[in-house]
Amino acid sequence: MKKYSDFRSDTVTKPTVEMRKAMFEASVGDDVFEDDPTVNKLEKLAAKMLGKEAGLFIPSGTMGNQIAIRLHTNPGDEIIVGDSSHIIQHEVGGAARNGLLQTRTLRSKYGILDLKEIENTIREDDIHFPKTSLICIENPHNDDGGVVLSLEYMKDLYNLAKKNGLYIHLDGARIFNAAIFLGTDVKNIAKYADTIMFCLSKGLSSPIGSMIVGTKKDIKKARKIRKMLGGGMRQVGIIAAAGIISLKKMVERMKDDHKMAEQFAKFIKQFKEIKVDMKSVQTNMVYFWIKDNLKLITYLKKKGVLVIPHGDRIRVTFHKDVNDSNLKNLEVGVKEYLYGKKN
Ligand code: TLP
Repeated sequence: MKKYSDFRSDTVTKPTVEMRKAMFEASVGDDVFEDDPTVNKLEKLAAKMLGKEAGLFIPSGTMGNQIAIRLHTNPGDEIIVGDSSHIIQHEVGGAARNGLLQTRTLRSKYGILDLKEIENTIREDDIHFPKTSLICIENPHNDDGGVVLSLEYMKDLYNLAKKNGLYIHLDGARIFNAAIFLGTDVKNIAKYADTIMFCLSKGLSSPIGSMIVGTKKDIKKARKIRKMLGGGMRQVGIIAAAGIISLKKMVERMKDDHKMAEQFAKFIKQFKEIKVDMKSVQTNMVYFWIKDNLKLITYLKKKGVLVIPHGDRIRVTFHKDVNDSNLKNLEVGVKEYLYGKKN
């Protein structure tokens, strides 16, 4: 099989040798009976790190968001969510299908939903209206560039929600990247949400798995919803063992991914054919515009470099399994595409 420099997503990261060893040696039990010691350890650790009472291991980030939506709403309710959020763009309409609810999507800029607009969107108590029950937010915000919401914004949003009796669910798939950017403990972000979903299987390099954290009461309910959706797993400590290593050993190294993203963004910025918004380059992703983006993607693939389209943009994602030589291949590929091969 051809070996690619793979910048499509941080989801492509492979488990480390240490993870594979821990998976091999993991103590396991039936997790539907809550008997798996390794899962129990991971759930406790995740809750502690995010400053919440309890945690739940789930197969994917998508299932996590779907569980949280269902947890905080009743059929027929309305949720407020950004129009370029993962929940709206990449979850196959699951909020409507699984949650039986109506979504009010607001435009976001750099991941930010305007607070005044949110306030105006919250429904009054009226016989004609659905009940607004939940606001979903994403930090870092993937489609808006991997950008990070500030703690001040998170706090203001949280206060607004509480003032109006609403829940906040944070899609924090890459919350540790946000914490690195903000130079803060992840707890300081998590405290402004009722539930947080985050992924172990992205920059943290686990092969599978995400977490939801929140109050004991919410997580108990979430466990039941997970079962209903078919996400009750059995001797899943085999996978949770990798998750523990993700949380203990893989957070710090993501700083390198951010540095590499910045380096690449600075490199492409010099080309007049490419537009990159440097303000949005904050974590491990670089989105950029180029005319006929698919042509560049095809060219790079021939050169052994994989990146993905996002509408009229290209996304390049940095992670554990790309190194300086992969970055060089990418940079040379882009330059050659624009100006031809130098000989
Ligand atoms: N995002 C994937 C794709 O689905 C787009 C990626 O390559 O970035 N929330 C956010 C913000 C995400 O970026 C993702 C995955 C998820 C949720 C869903 O996680 P999974 O893939 O575990 O279902």
